[in-house]
Parts: sequence; C-alpha cells; structure tokens
Amino acid sequence: MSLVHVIDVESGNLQSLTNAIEHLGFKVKLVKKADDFDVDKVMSLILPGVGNYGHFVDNLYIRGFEKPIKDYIASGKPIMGICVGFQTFFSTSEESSKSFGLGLIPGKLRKFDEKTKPVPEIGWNSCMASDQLFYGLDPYKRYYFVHSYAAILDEDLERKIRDDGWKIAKAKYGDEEFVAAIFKNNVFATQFHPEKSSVAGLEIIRNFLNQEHPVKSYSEQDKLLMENDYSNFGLTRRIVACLDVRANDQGDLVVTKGDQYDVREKDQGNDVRNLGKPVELAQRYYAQGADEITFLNITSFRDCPLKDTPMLEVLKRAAKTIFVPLTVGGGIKDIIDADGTKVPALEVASLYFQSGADKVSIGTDAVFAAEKFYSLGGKGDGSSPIETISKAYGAQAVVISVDPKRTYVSSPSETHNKTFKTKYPNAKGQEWCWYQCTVKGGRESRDIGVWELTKACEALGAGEVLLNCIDKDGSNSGYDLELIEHVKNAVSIPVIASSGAGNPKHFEEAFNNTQADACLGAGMFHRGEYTVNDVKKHLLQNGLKVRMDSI
Ligand code: 1PR
Repeated sequence: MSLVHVIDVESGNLQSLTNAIEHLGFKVKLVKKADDFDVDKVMSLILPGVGNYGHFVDNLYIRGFEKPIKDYIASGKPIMGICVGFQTFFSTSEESSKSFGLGLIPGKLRKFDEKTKPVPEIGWNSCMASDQLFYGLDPYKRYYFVHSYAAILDEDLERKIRDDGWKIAKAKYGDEEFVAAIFKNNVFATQFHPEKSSVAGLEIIRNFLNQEHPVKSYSEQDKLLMENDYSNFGLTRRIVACLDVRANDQGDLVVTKGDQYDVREKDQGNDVRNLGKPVELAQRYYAQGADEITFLNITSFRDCPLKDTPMLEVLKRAAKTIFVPLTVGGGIKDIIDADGTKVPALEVASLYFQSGADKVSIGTDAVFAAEKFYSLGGKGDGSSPIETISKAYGAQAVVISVDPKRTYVSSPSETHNKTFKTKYPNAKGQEWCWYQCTVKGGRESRDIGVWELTKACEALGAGEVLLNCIDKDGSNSGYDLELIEHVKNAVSIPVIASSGAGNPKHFEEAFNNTQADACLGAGMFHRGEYTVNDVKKHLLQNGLKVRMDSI
C-alpha cells in the first residue's frame, strides 16, 4: 500500500484528511518535525492548512519545514497544498502582511469584499469551465470552500503566472474571481477542501495520488442541471442535517428531537424521544447528500469530565466515513475537570477538531461573551471561547448557535433591544417584536436580543450563525422567515436557518424569501418523512441549484 506523507503543524483538522486518504486505500504518515522529513524517502506529500495564514506559515518556518519542503519540490516529486496549504505557495497574504509564504507563485492573497456577499465564503462552489483543468477537476461538480482570503489576481499578474507555466482553475464567488486550484509540474494545490467535498473531492485526492488527469463527459441535459448559474454568489443551496444528541434514561446515547426544546415523549413513560443512533443517522444523511452534518450535545449544561464527553467518540467514528463538514456543539466552554483542573474552551475545541470536527458551535457561552462585549463598551478582552478559538483555528471554525424566542412589545421604546414591525401581530394586537436570547438550551432567558448577540459575536470573531428558533422548533410549520431576515440584516457572516422545517417546500420558501445561506432540518429527516435528497430534488426542480453527488 502506498504511503502518503502529510505535514502536521497542528493546524486544524488533519484527522479528516487522514481519514480520506485511508478511505482511498493509502497509508498516512504525519510529519511533525522537520528532522523526520527525509526528502529521499517521501514519495507523495500533502501540505494541508486551515485558519490564519500568518499563524500557519510562521509555524511552518519556526519548525524548520521551509528547506525540506523546497528541497522536496525541487526533487520533482508530487506535492499537494490544501486551503491555507495552497495559500502558502503564494508570496504573502493581506491577512498577515508580515508573514511570508513559500513564494512559488507571485501574488498577495486578498480578503473577499464583504460589502457584496457573506464572508467567509462557506459552501459548495465549482471551478469555471476551461480546457486547462487538471487532476480530474470537474466544472459540473461542487467542492467545499471555506475561506475569507483568496488569490484574486489582476489581469497582468494572472498572465504572468500562466506564462510561467502554471495552469489555473478559477472559481467565482459573487463578483470576484479567484484561483480555486493551481498546477505546474509536480506542484498542485486547491483552495477548497477535497477531503470535505464528498465523492467529488475524494476523486481529486485519488487522482493526485495516482497522478492521473481524467476528463468526464456529460449529456447536455445533465450539464444544464449541474452547471453553476451563479445565482447564489456561485454557491449551491446548502442543506444541513442536524442531530440533537443526549443520553436517554437507559444511558444510551441517542438522537432526539424536541418540540420547542422539550425532548420527552408526552406518553410512553415520559422517556427521552429516541430517533436513532448518532453515527448511523449521520452516515445515512451523508449518503442522502447532506452538505454538512451538525451534532449538538443538548445536555452540555450538565458538567461532565472532558474524557467522558460522549461526542468525542461519536465524532471520531463519524469522521471515518463521512466526508462533508462536521460541526459539533454543546459544551464548548471552559470546563472544570474531575480532578479540579480547569480545561480552557480552546483545549476542549482542539480535542473536537482532532477527533474530526471542522467547526465548533457555541451557544450559552456566546451569549455570555456578547453580554461582556457590551459591558466593556463594544469590545472583547480576548478571553471568550469565540475569540480564543477563532484566533487559533480561524473564524470559519467558529459557529454561534442561537436559541431565541420571539417577544412582542407595543412599541420599540419598551426595550433597548432592536425591534421590527412584524406581519404577524400577537393576540393582544402587539405589532413590534424582538428575539430574546436564551442559555442552557432555552432554560434561561437573558436580556439581549438576537440582533445584538449576533453583531457582538461577529465582532468577536465568529464565522457563522446557526439560527434556531424556540417557537418554531419541531413545529413542522416552516422557518421563521422574519427572524432570518432580521439576523441577515445584522451581520455579514453566513446564517444557517434552523427550526420548523417540515417538508421540502419550507426549504424553497426560506431560500427564495430570505437571504439564508443554508437551511437545516432535523425532525423531518429523523422521522423518515423526507430524505435530504427529496429536499434537493425539490429545490432543483424549482430552479435552485444544489449539489447532487451520488455516493
Ligand atoms: O449552550 O454551547 O452548551 O450548546 C448547547 C446546544 O444544544 C445549543 O446549540 C442548543 O441549540 C442545543 N440545544 C440545547 N437544548 C436543546 C433542546 O432541544 N432541548 N437543541 C437543544 C436545539 C435546535 C436545533 C434543531 C432545530 C431543527 N435544537 O438543533 O435541530 O430546531 O429542528 P426541526 O427541523 O425538527 O424543527 P451550549
């Protein structure tokens, strides 16, 4: 079995890449120290990276990797960079102007223009069609991108790079074109994450490892269905399957689902509703085409020693066979362990990342962090989990999960939180409302609105909002569209609409009538009423582009 070396500077999720390579039948050896890097013995090398550019390249240099990597490249053997690994091949990045990459390709990475689209770019985009594509890159397939900075080249520089022998596969996010992948001789790199791009991404890794450049052909009808129409900044409509996980009264870890957060059966001895096993259900949704899977530990408010956290095992097992992004939430906070030691939230998150998570989602502590942000006059002090995790792993790895409930008032002057006039006044005829945030899974309400909360968390470094709605949870009555728009108007980071999905039309409604960046479903999938694929087919039939990879 061929051996693939992967450079490990402890940045982000190497576990997913390792899982993907092993899934393809290759063996992986992580190279943690430059001293262990014997250029003569390495036959295939991957340089993966996530998070902050400066943090990554500085780390690479401090650990002495610059020379062996350059020597390896000079030897002519194949190397592949992924995400920040791709960026490292360029000269530098606006993200950290004082840090320098390997400089194989001239140019400085720039931040996407956030006035015209949500930044980071999170989702499934395609490479633009070209007769110059390589390693089986397929303009009709979708790949998972997650980044704020990109190689956005001006015409002169692009020409210079091409003249220098590089082949460039471009992608378009909103109004900006950027380099999605690049290739010259033995050097290949992708801005997207092939290890998280399901079957299409695994094919790219396989082609690289086998050094093959296949080209696929499609019928005109398939092309029409699959081609990017750039109507949603270039991204497909992202469907997230969510699993609320907890132990039931027998002590088994189960996927459950509440009605307005109450997960106990109304009859049958008031047991915790048991809808299946977490890893099995996650695998099922992956096979059905879920673009992302979220696990929420919904009893995280109870203290639990870190080593006993059941979600670590769930994640490890799920990540072995599921090659789309995995988010884990619940209990991302400072923990006091069994022996009294304090484990910082960053360490808790690191364990999840090492187990296969791509993002962590923070609920209760996000509310506390936002409250502190305002008490400090609109700034953080660097200590909240949002700040520490975002700094180490990048904003794209930090989701805030919000559990708000609608609160009516007669006039905006009744609250200091941001209100709006609703189309649906309450029984008392009150027409103004705001959304009150809660902590501990809706058990405690706080005096902060979802508008204020999400704005503060974005400023602290969160990269995405998972927007639940207690009133709608488990109702099967559709998303709260007003809530989604309210939050979309507050922040520029992507927003995942959640709570209330009961059938495929609800997804269509949310995508057509709000600016939701993704839609999440739970109960309707768990009860087997609809599959993820049913939702996607419905969206496709109604003119909304989705990723349709069969597994
Ligand atoms: O506060 O950081 O420890 O995180 C706890 C996490 O657990 C939060 O993300 C919180 O939303 C979640 N949580 C806590 N209690 C519950 C509960 O249900 N009793 N679940 C809970 C939240 C909401 C969604 C759900 C959608 C879609 N569940 O995840 O899946 O509402 O459901 P539907 O499509 O069936 O309507 P921390």
